[in-house]
Amino acid sequence: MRITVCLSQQKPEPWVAGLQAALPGAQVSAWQPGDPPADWAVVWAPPQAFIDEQTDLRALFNTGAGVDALLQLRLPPGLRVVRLDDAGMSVQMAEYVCHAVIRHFREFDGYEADTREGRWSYRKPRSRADWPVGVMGLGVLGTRVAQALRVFDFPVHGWSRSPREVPGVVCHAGEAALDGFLTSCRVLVNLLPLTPQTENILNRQTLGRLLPGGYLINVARGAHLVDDDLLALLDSGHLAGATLDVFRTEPLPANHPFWSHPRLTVTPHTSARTLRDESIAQIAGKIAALQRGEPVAGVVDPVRGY
Ligand code: NDP
Ligand code: OXD
Repeated sequence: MRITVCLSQQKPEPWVAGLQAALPGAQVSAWQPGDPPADWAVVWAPPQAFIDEQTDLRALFNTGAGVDALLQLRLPPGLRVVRLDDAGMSVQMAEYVCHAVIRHFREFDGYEADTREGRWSYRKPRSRADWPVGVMGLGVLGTRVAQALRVFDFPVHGWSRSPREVPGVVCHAGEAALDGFLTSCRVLVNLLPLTPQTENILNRQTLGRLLPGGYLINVARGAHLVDDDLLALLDSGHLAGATLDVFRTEPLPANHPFWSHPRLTVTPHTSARTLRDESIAQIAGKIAALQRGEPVAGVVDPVRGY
């Protein structure tokens, strides 16, 4: 059994070594053009030339949760694409989002500014009941985030394509329920996959439906957000601020207005990192399961696009 590794943003060697250790019977190597076709591929945003050479693949394993970059390639019809299924990402995402929500709600950013200037000042406590948080996407990551926010007693709403049940979370489903979901929330967390249906979903109209003084946390993909619409809503005062981890162009270009906007917090696509050891263990386990003819979690539906 041959496994090929093709990662556009990381060194393949540690992945090759890890997969080899987990599957000693396999021949694992970093892809070189012209290599013999492999049975299994482990990839992040590979070039089309890589895909075109893989004529015998049984599955393509993505080393991330989002498969938007992969689905833009011409893939052989019927090829099984498998995404990472948590693999240590959901707890990181819960930390990141709770930190951003609490920092904003408790005004820790304001306290930091005050203390930097030597000012001992109090702000009026806010009521959690006035700060309902909405989580767009109730999948692997969104569900964990919604549950984590409930620990801090925030009222939490969730929105998904099909109906979901998450204890303590008011769940809304489908396009018809989007407006009711948005108008119930002051803080909005985006954890949707990027698909033709969700591209540009964070725009003037949708963000404008949040309660006044709204706050956005985008941790999914930059192309979900219409950048100019966010800036306009910040300028009008309808939105109080945003925490952004993902951008249309990454790294965020040096001259982009998000860098210097006083009410934006920017991080470099780091809210939930791929953890190599956990991911290798998950992928190796799935290759072994598929070889035994067993089903695995995280198989992407090419029609839904996630
Ligand atoms: P899942 O596939 O597990 O969950 C996706 C959720 O979005 C599901 O609840 C799904 O609904 C919902 N959804 C999809 N399309 C629509 C739609 N058109 N309308 C309403 N709801 C919709 O994904 P994950 O939770 O694992 O990951 C989510 C995204 O997070 C990834 O695709 C990736 O882009 C991003 N990500 C970002 C990272 C970062 O570091 N910034 C790290 C990892 C992931 P349903 O339940 O009905 O299927
Ligand atoms: C992912 C990501 O999709 O890191 O896993 O963004």
